[in-house]
Amino acid sequence: MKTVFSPRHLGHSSQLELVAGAIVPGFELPSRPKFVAERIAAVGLGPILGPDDHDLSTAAKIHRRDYLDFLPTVWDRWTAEGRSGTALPFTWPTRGLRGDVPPRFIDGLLGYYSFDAGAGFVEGSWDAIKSSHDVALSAAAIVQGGERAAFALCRPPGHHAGSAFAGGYCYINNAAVAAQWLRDNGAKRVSILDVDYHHGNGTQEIFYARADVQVLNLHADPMQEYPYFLGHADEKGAGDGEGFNLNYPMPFGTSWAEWNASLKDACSRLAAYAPDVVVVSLGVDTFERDPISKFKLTTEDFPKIGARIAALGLPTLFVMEGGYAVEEIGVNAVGVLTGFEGV
Ligand code: SP5
Ligand code: ZN
Repeated sequence: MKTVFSPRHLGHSSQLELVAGAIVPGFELPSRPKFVAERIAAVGLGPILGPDDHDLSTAAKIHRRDYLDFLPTVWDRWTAEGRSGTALPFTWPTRGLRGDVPPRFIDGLLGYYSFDAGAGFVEGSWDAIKSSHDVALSAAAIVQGGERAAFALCRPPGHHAGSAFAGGYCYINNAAVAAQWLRDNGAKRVSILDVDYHHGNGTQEIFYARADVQVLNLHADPMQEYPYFLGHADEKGAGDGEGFNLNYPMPFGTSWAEWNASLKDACSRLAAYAPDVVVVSLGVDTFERDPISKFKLTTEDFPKIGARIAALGLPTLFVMEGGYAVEEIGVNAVGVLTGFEGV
């Protein structure tokens, strides 16, 4: 399987986040994909290719234009105020406030275009975000060109980013852009299977009213875990999208047997939808030693995920999302891919 990857993610570094009452170094570290790339080489998964440059026309079909226009301007607006460090919001338009009027000042804009203080910007962030988007589209083109599967080694990740907001280390929703591009390039139906520990709230929001992209999410119950405000089992889609969004919330402490039962059910619902292509939002923060998560999957479990996805017999694009046990991300993420190739 071919991997697409860009070193341009490296400029997105030293960003801080707000968690548990403190501003701390971000968990989403630049070293993450290095461990994945090293493992790809070690097991001989296949070549690692650089991305082609893609314009934002597909992204503009799933993200709001004003949001896409704002992202490249953040760092300049921040430094224009004499600031350095990490550009982070601290005020958000919740219930009872105006969510329809973007303010002019950078602090207000950051809050308007985000849902948490977990997606900060540093000088190299926009270039990294754009490169991650290019990685996803380049890998999508490999699958569209006839290969059984491809791996988009994206950083930063994307599944928390919605149509007009960043959050949870995510800015552009790479998997959603790839799914839209596949729709625009021959696929009649696309399924997005999100196996990251956290609910892919952005992906759900983007496709919630659409029948042409099925979204299936396996994740920690939002009653207990971030992102808290989306991902319940009763969220099934709206309008034309009714029935095409499926959530599998699971409690803290979930291990393979229960998690696999959800995956099995999701795969049968996916097979019934009969998509032309599957996009897997591949987070490996379900791992038992992940520093921010509370599921109990082991390294031995990840190849079994890949094998079950392969058994669907569909063209498959894997898109990297979360996973913060940095040294084990490689063996776990690549374990999914080798498990896929073994079938
Ligand atoms: C893509 C992705 O996986 N994003 C995850 C964003 C999670 N943000 C919330 C982090 C909360 C961390 N709580 C940590 C306690 C560590 N002792
Ligand atoms: Zn996650």
